[in-house]
Amino acid sequence: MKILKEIANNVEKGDSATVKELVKKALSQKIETEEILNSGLVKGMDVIGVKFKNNEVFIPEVLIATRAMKAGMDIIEPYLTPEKNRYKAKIVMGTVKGDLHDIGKKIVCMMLEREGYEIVDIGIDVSQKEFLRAMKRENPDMIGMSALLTTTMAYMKEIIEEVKKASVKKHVKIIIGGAPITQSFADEIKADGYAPDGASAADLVKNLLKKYIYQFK
Ligand code: B1M
Repeated sequence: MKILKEIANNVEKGDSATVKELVKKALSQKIETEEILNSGLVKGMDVIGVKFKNNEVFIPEVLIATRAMKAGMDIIEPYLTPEKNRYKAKIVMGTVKGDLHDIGKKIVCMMLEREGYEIVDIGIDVSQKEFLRAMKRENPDMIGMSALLTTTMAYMKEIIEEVKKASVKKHVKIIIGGAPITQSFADEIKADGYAPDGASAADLVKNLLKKYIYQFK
């Protein structure tokens, strides 16, 4: 679709104002929010990602594209109305220590909120202590961790060990994701689940809730 291509091109160019206008226009044309997100906004970030990797663009361009992507996400967010969900749950979400990437995590949060779950986003660069503090404060059913760097993904293992030690009475499940994460890595560090994207994260949460959480309530 032409308009989605234009959204992607303008994310890549970092033109926030045009991205906002195009997203509004796409919504008025009744294009599905998920399509605008995945085939428009995320597509543009993917192109920037490849160029960044090949040293064709540098951090300033990536930051400008990030800003444009977020401007588009802000327009979409109110349209992702929560669907009725009988598996109500609270999920604490954060990007692990040393890692500042938050676009993917925000998308996952948006998709889960849309399913009716209560999300507590504790931000980026989150240490093991902060995850534990949030777990005690919020009493969630699940913890979600995101990592985009091969250097920060290893830290997830430490957090999982501490969360498991601390969640004796309540079975807090841990899900992980992010570009370098795989199912085999999730198995290796004993995460309860891995999802490659926002839509699969919503399925994963639902399945884990059915399988584990509701039998403990
Ligand atoms: Co960064 N960066 N970056 N960067 N950056 C990557 C990740 C990189 C792959 C680029 C590359 O190709 N070289 C590379 C990592 C290489 C590696 O570790 N192997 C990299 C690097 C090296 C760096 C720096 C070290 C660069 C430097 O300073 N020299 C630096 C590190 C900073 C830090 O974190 N300490 C850095 C900085 C930055 C910016 C600040 C400029 C910016 C981040 C801005 C922000 O997020 N606010 C940035 C960006 C934007 C990227 C790329 C280009 C795009 C990431 C993104 O937003 N993708 C990225 C290249 C790439 O990934 N191809 C790159 C779009 C997003 C929708 O996808 O985040 O994968 P993603 O999220 C998906 C899934 O992964 C999944 O669902 C999401 C939605 O579909 N998912 C989950 C994510 N979390 C989940 C959690 C779940 C489930 C699913 O459950 C809990």
